[in-house]
Amino acid sequence: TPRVFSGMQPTGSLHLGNYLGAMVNWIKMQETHECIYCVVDLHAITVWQDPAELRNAIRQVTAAYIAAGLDPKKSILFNQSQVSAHAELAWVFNCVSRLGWLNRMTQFKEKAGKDREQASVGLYAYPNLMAADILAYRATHVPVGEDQKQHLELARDIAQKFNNDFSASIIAEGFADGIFFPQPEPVITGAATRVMSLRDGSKKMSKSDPSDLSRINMTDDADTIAKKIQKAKTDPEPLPSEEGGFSGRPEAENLIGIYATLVDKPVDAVLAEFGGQQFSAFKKVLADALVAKIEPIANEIKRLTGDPAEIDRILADGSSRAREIATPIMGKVKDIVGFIRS
Ligand code: AQP
Repeated sequence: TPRVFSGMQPTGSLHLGNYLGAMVNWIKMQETHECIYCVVDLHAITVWQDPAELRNAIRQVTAAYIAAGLDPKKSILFNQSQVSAHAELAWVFNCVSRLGWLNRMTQFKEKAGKDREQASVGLYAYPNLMAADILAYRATHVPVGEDQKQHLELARDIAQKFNNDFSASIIAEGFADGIFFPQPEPVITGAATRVMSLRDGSKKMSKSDPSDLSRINMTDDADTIAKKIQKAKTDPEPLPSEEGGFSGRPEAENLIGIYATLVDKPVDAVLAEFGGQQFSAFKKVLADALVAKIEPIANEIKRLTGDPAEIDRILADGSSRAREIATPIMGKVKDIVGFIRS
């Protein structure tokens, strides 16, 4: 049966890239699938996090999930560290995954920077933990942004290698086809699977960009959003009339993609409307659409974070439901690997 898993790191407040790249699909999928959405606090500590700020960010991201439209009754919302199967399965996968595979991961190279000797072992092994997050639930679909594609491919390789390495044991445990883990499918759809920085169309919008003008936060107010869009980098040409006209114009492509996803229209329909016009007119329409979408979410985040005990209660409930699914799967993994359960 299909099952959806995805997560975000509590490393700051969420931005438009997280929302349009992944969460819009999360919200849609909860109507049609069994969905598990995680606040991945174990991933967050792969780079240093101040404990008080981390606690705050976990609640902030949970509030953003709910404010954006995830329903804790329909979907399971929880924080990763509360379900021990993630860490346990990650260890098994550390022993299945290969150094050569991790060496190819581009995100590690970007995040570790020049002084790679000083990066944490956790940052390097991050993709193995991500595979464990998904496969601890034997999830089949993973809605993410474009930047996670390579990690998803690694998760598929890990699932396949586990099934191969342990095939006899898997069959002996009653899985006649020798398949214990499914190959999880990335779900990367829409016109904003890679939202770029508002200051530089060649860099992705990111929480860790030092310039706040580079991103729209899900907590920004109307004036801030309007100012950021007004200051967003563009080029001097009018907007193109067709998608082919984006060549060499990443900023134009980015703003149009954001708008198309916001109003749920295909890019060519948006270009049919705005092609040939100046950026200034389009930017006003874009800012209004952003404010209409984000302002109610920002207000709801503020309201929800005013009651941290309620957020903690929602996380506790989600964690216990997540544990009910993951614990028996982890038990089977232990049997398959050859551990004795006492
Ligand atoms: N710019 C983006 N466009 C589309 N999707 C994006 N995602 C992130 N940035 C963009 C998607 O959001 C989900 C959660 O991301 P994450 O918080 O787990 O980690 P990240 O990719 O490291 O996010 P940031 O904002 O870029 O954080 P920093 O600056 O700390 O590196 C994922 O599905 C991701 O694809």
